[in-house]
Amino acid sequence: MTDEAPPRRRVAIIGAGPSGLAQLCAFSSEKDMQLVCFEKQSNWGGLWNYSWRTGTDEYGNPCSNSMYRNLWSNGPKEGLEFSDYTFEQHFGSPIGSYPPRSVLLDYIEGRAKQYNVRSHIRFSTIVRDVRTCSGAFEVTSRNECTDVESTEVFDYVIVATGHFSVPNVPEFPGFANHNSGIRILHAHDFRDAREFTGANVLIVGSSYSAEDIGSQCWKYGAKSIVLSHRRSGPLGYKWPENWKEVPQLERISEGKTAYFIDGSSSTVDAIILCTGYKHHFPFLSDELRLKTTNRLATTNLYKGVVWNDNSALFYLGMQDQWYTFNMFDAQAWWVQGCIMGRIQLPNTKQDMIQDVVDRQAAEDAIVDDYGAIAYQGAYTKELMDEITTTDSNYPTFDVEATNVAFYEWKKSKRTGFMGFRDGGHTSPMTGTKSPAHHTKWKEALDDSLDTYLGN
Ligand code: FAD
Ligand code: NA7
Repeated sequence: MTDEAPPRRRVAIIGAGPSGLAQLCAFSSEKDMQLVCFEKQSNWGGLWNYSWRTGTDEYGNPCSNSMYRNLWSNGPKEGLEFSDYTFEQHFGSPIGSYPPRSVLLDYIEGRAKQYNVRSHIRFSTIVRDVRTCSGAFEVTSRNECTDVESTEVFDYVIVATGHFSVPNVPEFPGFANHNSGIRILHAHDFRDAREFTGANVLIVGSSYSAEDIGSQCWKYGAKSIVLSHRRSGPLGYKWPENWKEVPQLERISEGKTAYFIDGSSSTVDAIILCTGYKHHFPFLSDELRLKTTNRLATTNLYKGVVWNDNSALFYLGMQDQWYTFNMFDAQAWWVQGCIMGRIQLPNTKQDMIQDVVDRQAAEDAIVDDYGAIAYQGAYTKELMDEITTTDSNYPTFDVEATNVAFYEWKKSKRTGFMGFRDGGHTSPMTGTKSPAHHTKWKEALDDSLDTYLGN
């Protein structure tokens, strides 16, 4: 017999964005776990940590960041607020419902500082390979500052690398051989709408990136916006006069002319492909790698987080997202409960597979966006209910009140797209209704943290 303490179990968390930070916070009181969070960027915050770079980063790795300079939250902040760290607590007084990127990053950082998790993060360190080895994982990473690669063994791996970093880039006839000077880029490489001031901009796609990058360009003085939709039909919002919606792009030819499948055409100076992203994890070996489309019930993940083929591997935030930060939190605390043995997995793998089948069937039965919001709210609540039966410290919150903020947001977009960010919603955490921001969104060209907060 020896009185030596058993070796601490090692957990690798890949990514220090909102999901990875949630995981670090969830583990912060578990002293018998050794946590290592690998982050390829030099700071935390994930996509919210804006970078001007496109293509490759300073070390030759693909840039993860898809965030652009003047993004304001595309959903209400009341839909993502942390229950144990409210906006009012962070900023000292209520702020508007759709803060700019820098304001949200400040909030994310404030929460992470409260949990004092920074020391667990190895910055500028990219994970290059993860594979199984004798019942554990070998994780190979490279410190980009020292250019030294190392391989370490971990008991658990949590993938929190996000899935909006690797662009889905379709090609249309004429792209390869046109010589008209049309600028063609994917949303992933869009950084500053001022580049398109005075331009006729064609947006391909009709989801969040399309409507938001289109409105960014409009706000900063694009001459016209043409938004081309595919399967989901026109968005149908009340757009400004110089904005129209057209069907799928067919080809470009004859100088700067874009042709659409209904035979119509437009003159365009720039084409921004807002055609979504790929779940792409080149650092994971085949048997560990998630392959899924962008949907609410992700393939092969029990409860949306446990890899069905190896229950020591977890993924956070891999769903299509209405709920974001608060859902990542619920996932992270659930994963922590699972690793600590408080939350039990089903007895058989078949039960875990059935969980995914049932979730996907329920998702397929959703008829509209309101149903999708309710679905993801119910999923988040399901996780929180399981956490709170074993951990009374979990900072739970009122999902119904959060859904209400999302429903109001959906309705307000219908009354005029360029004005929805001027409205305010009620915090599910504090009950405070957000005040209108001091400047209307379309007039607020300077959205730095100081200007936004009126400092
Ligand atoms: P990310 O934020 O992507 O963070 C992942 C981290 O992992 C990054 O820091 C990355 O550097 C790191 N990483 C990746 N690969 C490796 C590796 N191999 N080794 C080490 N580190 C690695 N959500 C909202 O709630 N509101 C919004 O307004 C909103 N706007 C958005 C706008 C854009 C343009 C995009 C793309 C997404 C937006 N989202 C928004 C959704 C966004 O997914 C979430 O807000 C959130 O950033 C997801 O957090 P995450 O930690 O899962 O992923
Ligand atoms: P999404 O939500 O995955 O949407 C992708 C869009 O791209 C969607 O409208 C698709 O149309 C369209 N798409 C995809 N492939 C094509 C091709 N080949 N041709 C035409 N249109 C295509 O991605 P987003 O970037 O908008 O949003 C991702 C996140 O970024 C989100 O969380 C936001 O907060 C910001 P479809 O409907 O499939 O016909």
